This record gives sequence, C-alpha cells and structure tokens, in this order.
Amino acid sequence: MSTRTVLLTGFEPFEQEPINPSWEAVRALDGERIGDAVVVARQLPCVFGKAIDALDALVASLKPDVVIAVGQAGGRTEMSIERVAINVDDARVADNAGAQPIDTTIAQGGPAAYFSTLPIKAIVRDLRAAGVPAMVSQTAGTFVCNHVFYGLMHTLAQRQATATRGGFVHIPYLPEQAARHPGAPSLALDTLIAGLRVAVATSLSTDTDIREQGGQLH
Ligand code: PCA
Repeated sequence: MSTRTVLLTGFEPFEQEPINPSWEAVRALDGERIGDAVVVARQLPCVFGKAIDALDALVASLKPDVVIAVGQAGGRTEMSIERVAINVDDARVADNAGAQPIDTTIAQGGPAAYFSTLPIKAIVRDLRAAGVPAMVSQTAGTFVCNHVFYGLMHTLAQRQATATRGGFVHIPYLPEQAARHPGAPSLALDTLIAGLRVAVATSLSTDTDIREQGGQLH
C-alpha cells in the first residue's frame, strides 16, 4: 500500500498564554512515520474564519487520509476526544484578531452538527491502555476549536472526501502553564505526544469503532 498522510494541526497561543500545548505536541510529530503513514504537522491561527481557510488549503493540497485537529482546553483533566462539532460561534473572549462573534452560524445552510469520523471510543480505550488519561467529550465548546472542527467536517463533506477521517482532540495545559493557574490540571508534553501517536495509530487501523460506553449523565 502506498504511504498514507496524516495531517495534525495545533493552534498558536491565545488568551495571554505564551505557548499552546496543541502546537507543542503536534510539531514534535511532524515528519514522523506511524504505521504506513507520514505525519504532517501545521499550525493554525486562533482566528475565526482564517483558521478554517488555512485548514481548507491544507486539506486541498495534502489530500490527507486522516485529519486530527488539536487544541488547548485549559482546565480539562484528560485528553478529550471530541464527539461532535456544532454550527455556531459564541466566543467568551476575543480571538487573536480581536473578533468576538456571538451566536453566528459557521456555514450558512450547513447542518446543525457533524460527528467526528474518527474511531473515538477505540481511541479512548487505546489511550487508557497506554497509560494516558482520556475521555470522550460531548462538546468542543463554541470558540475557535469547535469552529475549526465544524469547518473541517463541512469541508470533507463538501469535497465528498468520505474516505478521509476527521476529528478533534482537546488537551489540557502543560505543567508550566498550570503552574500559572493554581489548581488547574495538566499533562506532560511527552504524555501528550505519546497520546497523539496512539490516536493516529488507532485512527489508521480501526475501520469500525467499538461499541463501548463513553457518555455522561449531564
Ligand atoms: N483552544 C481554543 C482555540 C484555540 C485552542 O487551542 C478552543 O478550545 O476553542
């Protein structure tokens, strides 16, 4: 089989943070071979609109087999494999260009939501087996991460790239960030990198997701 391509994206820092763990983690995997695939890691701006445009261009030029967009979720305790992207922007803070959309549709006429096409339950199982704390998350929020996740799934649907699997993973702060936010949980960079390697390998090797409880009561 020919070499497959996996696109990993991370974000530039936002909201007064000097670094973004998503970029620190994905860039460590740029050029790495995982199974029969090669990883391409790229940074996205934390800017509504521009982030989707940048990702669209990458999907068009690289024609990846798997796309996993990664973002920082300060305060989360585990690697969070997102289940669903919703068609709305509602920003609690301004993005890096100063925009703060409220209740704005991402894609006019697009569906209310898209589900991840990654094997999210198998990824959580494999992460836990590898010693990495992980969960299925039922919401990616309503800021730039959900925006990019929705944009990715909308682009794949529009391009009829049904063979391309796409999804989003939120990750906690790095320890040096948590040290500036007393009480906030964190995961070490090496743990995040190892976790993303697992997420990629499982996405490449799992055609049909497993049926395992990953829900929440509320
Ligand atoms: N996290 C933000 C946007 C960029 C990032 O890394 C979010 O969760 O929307």
